[in-house]
Amino acid sequence: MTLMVTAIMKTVCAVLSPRGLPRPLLAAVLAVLAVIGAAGWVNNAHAADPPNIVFILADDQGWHQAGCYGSQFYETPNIDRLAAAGMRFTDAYAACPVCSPTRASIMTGKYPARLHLTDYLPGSPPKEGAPKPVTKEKLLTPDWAKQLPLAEITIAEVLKSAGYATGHFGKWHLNKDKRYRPGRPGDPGSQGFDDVLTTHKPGAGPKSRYDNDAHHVREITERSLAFIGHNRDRPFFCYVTHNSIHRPVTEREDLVAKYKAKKGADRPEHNPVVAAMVETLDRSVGEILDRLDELKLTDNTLVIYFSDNGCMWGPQVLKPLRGGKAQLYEGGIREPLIVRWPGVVEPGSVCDTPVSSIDFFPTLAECIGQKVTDPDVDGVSLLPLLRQSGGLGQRSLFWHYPHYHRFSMAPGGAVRRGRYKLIEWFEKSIDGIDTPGALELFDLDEDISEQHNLAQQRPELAQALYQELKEWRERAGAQPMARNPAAKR
Ligand SMILES: [Ca+2]
Repeated sequence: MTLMVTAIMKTVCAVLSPRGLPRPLLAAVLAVLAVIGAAGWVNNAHAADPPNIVFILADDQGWHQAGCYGSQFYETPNIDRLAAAGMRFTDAYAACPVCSPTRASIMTGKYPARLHLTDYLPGSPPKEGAPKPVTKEKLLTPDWAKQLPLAEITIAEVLKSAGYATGHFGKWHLNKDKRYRPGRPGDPGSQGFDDVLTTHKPGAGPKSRYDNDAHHVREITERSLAFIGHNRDRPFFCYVTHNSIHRPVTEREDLVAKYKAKKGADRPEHNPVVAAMVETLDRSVGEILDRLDELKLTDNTLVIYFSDNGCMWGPQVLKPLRGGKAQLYEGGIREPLIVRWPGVVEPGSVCDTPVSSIDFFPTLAECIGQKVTDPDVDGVSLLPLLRQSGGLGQRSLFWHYPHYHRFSMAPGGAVRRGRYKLIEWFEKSIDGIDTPGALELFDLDEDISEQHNLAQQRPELAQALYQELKEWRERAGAQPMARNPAAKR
């Protein structure tokens, strides 16, 4: 769909949008949307009692940092409780190993490469504007997008247009800077959210008005609870988007002391301060689940728990996964994902199908009876998995990170097809894919820690996956990296 048509649709949706529409009127609104669907945006797939949606997004939480993902050290009784009542995904991925691109993919269902929003905002050097050659680096970073374009249709806009009350509480990170001002284009209010709190880290802006709330967990939770209560009689989309457990690594001393005293505190994958931060985050999850219970909303509320990228490598080791934030190894992109939807999702179920943050948009659209027909939306609905009624068919997942991040090793791309994953390192592949180390091929079923590069042993498979990755980049319009003429050879 062209951007012009998208922009027109966005305007139509804004005009149609009622605030907090009572449930009985939703059918009429969905009927209007069916007409819009005929214009090519969405189709009314089926009538349904639309669920409330609570989407809890952690910041930088690693795959291993939850009890239900096997940790004996990190205590997450409420996240575990969510998993016990829902479906836990073992192979869920962030579309990017850093914040903003993954958040953009959640909002739009599109790969960051398609949006050209491929790094965190405002990004590693060069920080603003056109690419500036950094002489020591071999490749030039493309001129990537420095905010989520207003023309993009977000899931908040889709839900708002269907009569949902929409609330955003916490970290946005999709505008050119973090200086939120109500009404500013590019902030949540211009992307489909009615009730907005934006927060960011201590030192980067105003501190929380709550004591001992460096990561704004209390503030984000209070606003989320108020929003849920206020909209209890109408469908709502509550986007709870935490700053935790992103740096700074700091938490209340008494809580840290508890984990310092815990068995295993000296192991590299166990960080007592981070564990305390995880506990605070988990308590927030518990408060939200409790409130849904108290208001008798649990049975008609879809709850998603996810993290935007892996945790920072260094203070934390993501054993058994390799690497961490800003890296294309599993530690940077494989995330905890839990979906609870009573009556639809079998309690305590586990799914090992690879899924991605691009899939939330079409999933939530289908949950309210709409099917995405925009060919630029890359994700697919996860409802067949959630209902255990079928699979997703043959598909591969892709990553494109044409950036030098100060935590990462080098820019690259990746593809996962079935059990296999190929990583292409651009600094080497620009000299030819036969360059030693240009391609790394892993069998994740046998080698989740990505220790055994099979590219030499399985050249045909490596070549096939490389070809698939290359063709996807062309289809998605991914921005390539060029050789830096000023770099030292
Ligand atoms: Ca993050």
